[in-house]
Formats: sequence, structure tokens, C-alpha cells
Amino acid sequence: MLRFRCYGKSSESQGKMVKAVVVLKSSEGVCGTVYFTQEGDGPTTVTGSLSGLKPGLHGFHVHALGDTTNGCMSTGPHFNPCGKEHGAPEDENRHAGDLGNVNVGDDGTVSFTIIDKQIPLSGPNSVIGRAVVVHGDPDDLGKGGHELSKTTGNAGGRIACGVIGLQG
Ligand SMILES: [Cu+2]
Ligand SMILES: [Zn+2]
Repeated sequence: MLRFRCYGKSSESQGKMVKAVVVLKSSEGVCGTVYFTQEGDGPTTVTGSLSGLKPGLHGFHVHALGDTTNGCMSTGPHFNPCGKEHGAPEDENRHAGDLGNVNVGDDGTVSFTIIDKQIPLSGPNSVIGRAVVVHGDPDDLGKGGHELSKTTGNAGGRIACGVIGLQG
């Protein structure tokens, strides 16, 4: 029986640079662009800037589906190929899509860089074609004690999203 491993390495990706981009938009005036780069089987670097957000922490995730037919609602749950619970980016027990929070300044903008090993741009667990979602509230990183803490981090509504697409 052929089974995909959770953190399988593909020899084809050796040394190759893969780039992807997401354009985020929302009806409430939130917008931004997020870039992903990965070299070979190394970690993925995520750099982005967002504007039009309320100051403070906002949950920031990769959701499983690149389906925005019903806005951000149809992007499915957090990307979770390994069947784990919601957590912080640094936790062992976390969804692959759990990228934590972005911290928005008083001017409503944020620029950030995230380096993460669980969001490859190639192979069976690639995040290409999935969605980035920004939430209205802070992600409690699984530790808030709320009934939603272990599934969504109780991060509130999905206020902006976009589909991760390949970039040349
Ligand atoms: Cu989310
Ligand atoms: Zn999660």
C-alpha cells in the first residue's frame, strides 16, 4: 500500500527555488500581498504586508482549500495533513497551517516575515492552491481554554483571504 508520509522529502525538489504569492482582499477594505519562497526541502519563508486591519493581533493561517466561491468561508478548516490539534507555530502538536498571529500597528498595517517548516511549496503536503486567511481576533494558539481553542484558536471571523498561487 502506498501512503504519503507527513513530512516526505522529494528528491526532485533538491536545490530548486519555488515561489508563490497570495493577493488578499476583503469587502471591509483589508488588502495585502504575501510571498512564499522555498529552496529545495528547506523551510518556507513567508513575507507579507497587510493594511486596513484593526490594531492588535490577528490569527493568520493556511486553510485547506483554495475555494473562495463563498468568500473566505469556503476555504475549509486549517490545513492539517497530519491529523493534529490546533496550536502555536512552535508547538509539536499543531496544524501545518498554524502560522500564529500577525501584530497590526496603530496605523492598521503590518509587515512580517515568518519562517516555517510545515508549509512546503511542493510535494504531497504543498500549500500551493490552498488559502491564506486573516482573522478578526487573536489566535489563542490552542491555549485559551475556549471550546474552539483546539480547532481554530478562537480567532473569530475570516476577514480577508486569498489563494496561494505559483509565481515565476
Ligand atoms: Cu484561519
Ligand atoms: Zn489550526
